[in-house]
Amino acid sequence: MKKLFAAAAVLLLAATPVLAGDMEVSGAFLRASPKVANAGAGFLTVKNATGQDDRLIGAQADISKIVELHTHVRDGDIMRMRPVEAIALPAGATAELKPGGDHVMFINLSKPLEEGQKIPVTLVFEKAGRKTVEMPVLSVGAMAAPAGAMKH
Ligand SMILES: [Cu+2]
Repeated sequence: MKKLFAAAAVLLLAATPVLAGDMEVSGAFLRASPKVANAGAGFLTVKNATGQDDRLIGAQADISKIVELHTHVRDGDIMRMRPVEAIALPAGATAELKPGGDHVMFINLSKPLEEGQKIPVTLVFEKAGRKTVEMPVLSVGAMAAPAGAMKH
């Protein structure tokens, strides 16, 4: 019984995340930023299953010249976005880039983001290297990728 359960768990794990080498990326989506004109924000969950400490140090996409890693910091009553050099990903850790927290910022979009588009975004890890994921564009107010959005 225990074995059966373990086998089922492995199957489930294999079906859920998009495997990008040993960096497991899931739930990725992009939306136009309601706060900053001409910009978009990308969100995703990444689990470091490489067995070694790593950091997400950047991202690239051909939708904008500038792509930065951002976080939100509290400034009195307002949450402000601030660029960060890297997002830590110790071995085994999961980093959640989500609305109100860390995100990938696309600045000076070459074209407006349209709901339904799928944008290839290359994530750059210090050690694991580059991983390209497809980010579906969701509505401006989207707070999470709909269940099944990453199924393929
Ligand atoms: Cu930002």
